[in-house]
Amino acid sequence: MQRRSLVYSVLGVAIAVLLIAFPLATHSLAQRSTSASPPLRNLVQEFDPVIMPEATAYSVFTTNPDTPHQVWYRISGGDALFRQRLRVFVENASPRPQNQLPPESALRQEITTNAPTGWFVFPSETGIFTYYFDGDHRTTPNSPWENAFGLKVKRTRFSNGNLYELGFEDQASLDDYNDLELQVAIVQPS
Ligand SMILES: [Ca+2]
Ligand SMILES: [Ca+2]
Repeated sequence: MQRRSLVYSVLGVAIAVLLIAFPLATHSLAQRSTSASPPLRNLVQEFDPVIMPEATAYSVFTTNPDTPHQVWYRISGGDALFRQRLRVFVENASPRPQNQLPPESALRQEITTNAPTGWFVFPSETGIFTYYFDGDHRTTPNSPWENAFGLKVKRTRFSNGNLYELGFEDQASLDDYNDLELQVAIVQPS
């Protein structure tokens, strides 16, 4: 009888430890919002926007696995008839083929509006990481979310990283690429 209650106590402690440790472990991969802006310095080059008519998501990844990097992002706005959704995924891996997303377990944030937000920032990481920004929309409040029809990307290079300005398109006619707009920064001193 005593042995059984000891087993139950040990089990209870083990479960309590798991309950505390698991959120801590997952939290280390989560983004947080901040009043600061990405510390990009010294503009090097502004590139012309690139139109990607078939793209439903955009991935940002490290090309230098030896130096710590940090990824920032925010919704900057959008001019759309339909409801917009942003989903952000992170994987400790090289980029997947265009338009392929990681599993739901790699989902780090979901926002179901294109109202502007402050900056979110992921913890600093070192190694091969890929951050996916997936733009969706739906035509009525109860219809299923649908993939964007395309994407416009404008990159600006700084001495310590890159800023990407993304605009998702929610019309098959590809009219303006401004329905869900994001800013994504990867800061990585070389
Ligand atoms: Ca549009
Ligand atoms: Ca629009």
